[in-house]
Amino acid sequence: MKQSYVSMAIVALSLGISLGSCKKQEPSDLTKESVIPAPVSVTATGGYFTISKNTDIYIKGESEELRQVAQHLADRLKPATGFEMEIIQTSGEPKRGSIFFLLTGDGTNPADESYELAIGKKVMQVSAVNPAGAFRAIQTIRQLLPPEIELSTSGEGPWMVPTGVISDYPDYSYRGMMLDVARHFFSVEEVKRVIDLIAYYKLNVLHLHLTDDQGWRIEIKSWPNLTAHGGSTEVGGGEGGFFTQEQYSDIVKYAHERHITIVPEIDMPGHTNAALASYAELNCDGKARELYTGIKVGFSSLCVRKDVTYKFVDDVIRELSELTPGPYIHIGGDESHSTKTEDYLFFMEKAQEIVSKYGKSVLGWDEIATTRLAEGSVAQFWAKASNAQKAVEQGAKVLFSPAIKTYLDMQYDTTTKLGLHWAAYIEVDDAYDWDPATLVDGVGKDNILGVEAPLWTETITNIDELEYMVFPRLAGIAEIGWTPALKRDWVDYRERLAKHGERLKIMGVDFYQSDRVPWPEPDQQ
Ligand code: TNX
Repeated sequence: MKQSYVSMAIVALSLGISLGSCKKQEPSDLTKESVIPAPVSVTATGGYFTISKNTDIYIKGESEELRQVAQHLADRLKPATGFEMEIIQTSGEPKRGSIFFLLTGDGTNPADESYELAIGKKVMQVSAVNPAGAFRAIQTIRQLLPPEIELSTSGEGPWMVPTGVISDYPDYSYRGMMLDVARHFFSVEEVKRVIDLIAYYKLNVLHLHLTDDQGWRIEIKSWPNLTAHGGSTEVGGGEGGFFTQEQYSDIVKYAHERHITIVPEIDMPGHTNAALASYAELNCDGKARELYTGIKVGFSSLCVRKDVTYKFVDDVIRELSELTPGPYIHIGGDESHSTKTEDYLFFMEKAQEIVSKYGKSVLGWDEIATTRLAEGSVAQFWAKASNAQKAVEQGAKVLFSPAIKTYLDMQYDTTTKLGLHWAAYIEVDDAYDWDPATLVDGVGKDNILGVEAPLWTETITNIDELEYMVFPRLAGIAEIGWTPALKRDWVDYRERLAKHGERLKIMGVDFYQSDRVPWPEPDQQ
């Protein structure tokens, strides 16, 4: 009997069935795991590491930011595992069974997000140049663990990760999503959820479209009516809302803790009806406009030749710059169809000067490339390839958000109930299967700052609708931003994405189940 039990155990083990839990297979091949974005290099060594109740997290050195990253991992793993991991600073070797974080950089390149994850049977070690790289590594660790690691209540375990080495770094330094909180307002809590979800796919920027015709969503203390009146409605006539400066700072801090930069946008000189409704003097005829709750574009403009306009712009940019640690202020500049061309040129020159006066660089929609770009200004290519080319001719970098590929408000197909389709229908493979570096003649990899996927919210009214349009397409855009083009392949990606379905479900993400992705049958999950 004893003999046959032992041989059964051997058979069970060789089939990869854990005796402790019949449900889970022992992971054995790191190269077969479904990590999104795909890491640059993965080597498997055939064993596995287990996170157990004895696991603690060691950190080497004094970096407070690294401690926060380690604490973030401990907090992330706690609900599912129930383990209370301690963060222990050491100058020596970590204890067996622990996770070990160390920094290898000298701080000279804070933008470096690279990391190495060396998973041995005894220790799982994260080495990174900066805390940001260590934070990106956490996302890889989460994705290597069983999907139940994302449960908000205790899961079963065991919590095993296959051994090997992952060396990883992003292809582009700017990988973002944009959320339009102007057309429909989204609360601080909802924005934080978006930050958590985009962090999982290693994005590092959240661009907030804070103002538009339908609403002004950021408190400006020197112009209080912008939010008091201009923030009081939204598309469809709902009650709108706005972020106080304290709330905005709270979002910035929450994002920073996840190594995500907030890029705030004040769209000008068009898309300004909410401001024009709040202050009569901003209009050329001195008459305040009515609040607007429709979805037309291109009908509003600041009065470009009035001095008060630049007092307004200066105050807004000054207050916003003080609240924004990131390098960019986005000044919009799109669809200013009611601004004369010469006025548009005049305005953009002055607005760029103001942004630079407050120590920031300008981001603007691709139309800004028709004006003289200041040193360091970046054009966000959404519509016109010729504008992207004009930016490059001026020596400026281009941020890629082509509407036909990255617009998350575009419908998946003709049956999609939410969203618009003026640019394209964008299925999950369309959003994934393209390369920024070859999309526009004359705009190559060296000219490109990165990629960003915008969610415009004319038709998106709540977080479930938001999630349905954003996921899973955003994961594909994230892979375009992170993984080198040569390693990107739709056929391979769709298999990995299929495995993420269960993870997204456990996280409560209401994603679009495209039939182009081989999601597992429910009973196989
Ligand atoms: C164009 S994209 C716009 C937005 C709309 C969007 C809807 C861009 C710079 N301008 O104002 O919300 O289309 O898809």
